[in-house]
Amino acid sequence: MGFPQRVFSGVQPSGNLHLGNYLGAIKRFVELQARYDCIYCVVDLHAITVWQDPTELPRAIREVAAAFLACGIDPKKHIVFNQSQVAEHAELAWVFNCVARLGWLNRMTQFKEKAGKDRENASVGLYAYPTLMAADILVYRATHVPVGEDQKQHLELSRDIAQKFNKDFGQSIRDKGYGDTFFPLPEPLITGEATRVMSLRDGTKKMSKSDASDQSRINLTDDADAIAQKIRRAKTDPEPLPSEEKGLETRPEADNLVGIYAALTDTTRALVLKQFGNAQFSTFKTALTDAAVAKLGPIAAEMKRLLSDATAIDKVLADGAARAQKLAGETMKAVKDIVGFVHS
Ligand code: AQP
Repeated sequence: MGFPQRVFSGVQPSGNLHLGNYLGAIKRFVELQARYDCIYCVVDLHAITVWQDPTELPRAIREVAAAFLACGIDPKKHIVFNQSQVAEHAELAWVFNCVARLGWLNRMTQFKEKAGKDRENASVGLYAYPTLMAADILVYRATHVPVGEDQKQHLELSRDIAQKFNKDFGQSIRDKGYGDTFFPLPEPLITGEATRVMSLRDGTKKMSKSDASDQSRINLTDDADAIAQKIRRAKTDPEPLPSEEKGLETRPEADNLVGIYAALTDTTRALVLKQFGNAQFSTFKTALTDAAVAKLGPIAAEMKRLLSDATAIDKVLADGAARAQKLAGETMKAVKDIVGFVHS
């Protein structure tokens, strides 16, 4: 069965939004609006899988919403909301907890990385994170999911869950008149030059909100001076830039900075190296700073403006949640039919 094409993706309000979140996700959310119906979510239920200060969380939720809007997501044509306002996400996640297998979740590398050595002390929510993510996507029967490279494994798990649900309940799906398969197998959209932006301090580590060093990332709210200082201090090696992409293979920091520049200026690594091949890092870093400030400066200013009116942001989120809830409610009603729950 063909499913109508629909995009879903989310960002956690778990701290400082950074250049990786922008280039790997939000920038691409913006581009996809022209081709798809899109649903973009501030995934606050995901954020609380690790401790979030209740006095800080509302600000973090509004900050992600403000970033969506400031980057160019249109909340009237598409849907922007925060996850906890649509209870169907958690409801479907429970059904998926009963479809997914322990063995599948045990393979998830993000849980292993985030739980670290103190695994016994990690929340059950952190472990079950991928089943909630599958519910986020499938409660809208979304077909396409733009994410950074780090979310690829979770997306594969969402496909496995959709497939197992369709198979386990196949007879019921057909009997109740929902066609042959109920859930689409969502496709990851992981494209472009910055699907995995790395830390500015260590080219082998992902740029991340939770990195203790603020110097490791460029935050979306950093001003021009902070951006310039962080890029100036970014780790590099002593060689000039290569003139071909092959020359980046064993140079993670150079590869990262070239990839960031390519993504910021909407070009490719190959073209960047045509321009900057054999240049010293000092020259390239100046150009990179200019490109980052040109792109991020207006976003930071607009975020600041939007965040000065919390009521207006909350209204956008409430409006988006009401529209999302309609779609999610329809799916959940069908899921209850299919599973065999008695409902009104
Ligand atoms: N470094 C990155 N490069 C490219 N894309 C990235 N994303 C995150 N980091 C990078 C993408 O941004 C989207 C939203 O991410 P998230 O908020 O759900 O959380 P995350 O992936 O766990 O991001 P962080 O910043 O690393 O958070 P912490 O430090 O809390 O774990 C996703 O599409 C993600 O792929």
